[in-house]
Amino acid sequence: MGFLTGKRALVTGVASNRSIAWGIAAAMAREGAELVLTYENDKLGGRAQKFAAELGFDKTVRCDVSQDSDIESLQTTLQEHWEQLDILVHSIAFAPREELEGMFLDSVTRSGFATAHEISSYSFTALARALRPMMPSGGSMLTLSYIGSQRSMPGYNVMGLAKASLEANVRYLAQSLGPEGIRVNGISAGPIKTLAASGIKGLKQMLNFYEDTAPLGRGVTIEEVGNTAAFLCSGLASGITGEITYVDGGFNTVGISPNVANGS
Ligand code: NAD
Ligand code: 0WE
Repeated sequence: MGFLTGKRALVTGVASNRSIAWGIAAAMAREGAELVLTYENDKLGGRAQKFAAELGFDKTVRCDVSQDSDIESLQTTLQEHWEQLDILVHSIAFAPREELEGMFLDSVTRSGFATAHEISSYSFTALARALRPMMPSGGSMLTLSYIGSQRSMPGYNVMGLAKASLEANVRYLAQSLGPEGIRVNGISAGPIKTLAASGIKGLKQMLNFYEDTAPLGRGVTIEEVGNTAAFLCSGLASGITGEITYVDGGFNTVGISPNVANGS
């Protein structure tokens, strides 16, 4: 029996078979969870349906987190489908592409700043507020972050600020929801070649630097992030909340890699 048997999970952010949310959905399904997938817009609806079917489920709901009406209708639709919810996975980020290159101060704008924070951080708060009533006997919420929240990274720019906000969001939501037995955590994943990472200038070089620097000597996979997500949202992690767990092959723990001293 899987460690999520009988749990009901809402997973946002599956856009392709490379999405981190897909790795999470697959791991949760494997461990026995029942899933509903949400998708951003009608263009992605067909794919979401296909991904749900691949895991043996058929319920998908449109939820563009920039629309309060979509978040409200997600709540109503889910209440009709399930009496209670155990797990919410937030795997959504967006900033205008033009702001993800060059120097932060040269590319940031008022509207790009607002969009990045709204879609990448506020949306977690909004989903938590909408779905809290469906977790009357406790539950678990999870989001995805990146080390650019803690350290400046070339090109990550306004997304770094939005991820810093998202990580603080995790701590404040954990404080708000702890008394109700709802745990809230984040995973800070190493870089993975997903849709959101494609077309990023210098991504290949950055992936190589990670592989050279991380103690494990390689990048991480959506399967590895998925397994950690399944753990954090299960009873195995019942004592963990407000935490950001790195799934990055140890990259964040390194000062100077031995490869530097070796000259390799
Ligand atoms: P992805 O492109 O597969 O997923 C991003 C998702 O965000 C898509 O499904 C997209 O539909 C959704 N989205 C964007 N705007 C939305 C909106 N208005 N409403 C609803 N959904 C919206 O890429 P991914 O890499 O799997 O990204 C998932 C999460 O993981 C993001 O939070 C990202 O910041 C984070 N992350 C990614 C990496 C990486 O290197 N790929 C590393 C660490 C963290
Ligand atoms: O969080 C992310 C990606 C977030 C993202 C990606 C895009 C591309 C398409 C947010 N908004 C958009 N908007 C678009 O129009 N990552 C951790 C992956 C990532 O993105 C980078 C990275 C890495 C790693 C951007 C610059 C530098 C490194």
